[in-house]
Amino acid sequence: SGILAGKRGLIMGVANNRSIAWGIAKAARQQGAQLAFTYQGDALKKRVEPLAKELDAHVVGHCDVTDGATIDAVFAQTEAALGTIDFVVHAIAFSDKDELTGRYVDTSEENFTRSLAISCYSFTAIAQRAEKLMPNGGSLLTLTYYGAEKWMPHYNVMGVAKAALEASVRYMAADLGPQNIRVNALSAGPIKTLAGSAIGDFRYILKWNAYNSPLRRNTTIEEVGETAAFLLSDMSRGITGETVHVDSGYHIVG
Ligand code: 0WD
Repeated sequence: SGILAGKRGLIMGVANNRSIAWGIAKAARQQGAQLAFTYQGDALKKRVEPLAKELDAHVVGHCDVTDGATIDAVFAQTEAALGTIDFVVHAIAFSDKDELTGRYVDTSEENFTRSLAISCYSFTAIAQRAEKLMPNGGSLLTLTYYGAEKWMPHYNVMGVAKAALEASVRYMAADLGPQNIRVNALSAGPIKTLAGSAIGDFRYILKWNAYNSPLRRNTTIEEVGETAAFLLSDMSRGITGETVHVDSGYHIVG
């Protein structure tokens, strides 16, 4: 039982038990979904396998989104494990840590290109594969941050990448809507994860958000997970092309 009973989906971007993707996986499983996980590289494989086991999830292999062949491979594995699917969660982003501090204007072309490829284009690349496994429609979900909408200290090239990601959500929502495939972004407040900790002065940003957001506290991966489960489910069947904020309300303040 649950709002995702009978639904099958792929979760991309679990690095450890602090990952936002893990919060989403837990909530999706609790709501009855059957899951498959990807991992990036052997180091993360060791972390992801026991987590997948906890949720009776399949592990469908290594995926580095800069290598399209690995995306093809995990979608083939997903089809073998689950058959057709109902949702995909994309919780993947990257920028060189050295450029998540100081000035945006100093971004190198190489890191700009790489950050946009991993943090934005990869969601489009994944949608291309997912579409083929969604004959009955489905829900595609990515993770974004308020730094896409407003200047935030140290977020720099990631803010530009997230702005592009949110725009790509709108374009893909229009492209895939006729097939009843919905495309949405969830804009999470700052959360202490591996990726989050790469951002300069992250502890200060966490405190600032906790003091100044309407709910006066930081966002948890469980809160993100439960809203994500709603967006992956038919409960949200009228919502597409949207960016939903799960940030203790901070976006109305800053
Ligand atoms: O405050 C935060 N933590 C927020 C994160 C606030 C709002 C949004 N987000 C976003 C991130 O930008 C990202 O899109 O949520 C998503 C998930 O991030 P996370 O849960 O904060 O971070 P983490 O647990 O580190 O997972 C991100 C994962 C990678 O982990 P590492 O730490 O190894 O970078 O993205 C994956 C990887 O597993 N990843 C890749 N996967 C495939 N191919 C690649 C790649 N090339 N690069 C990174």
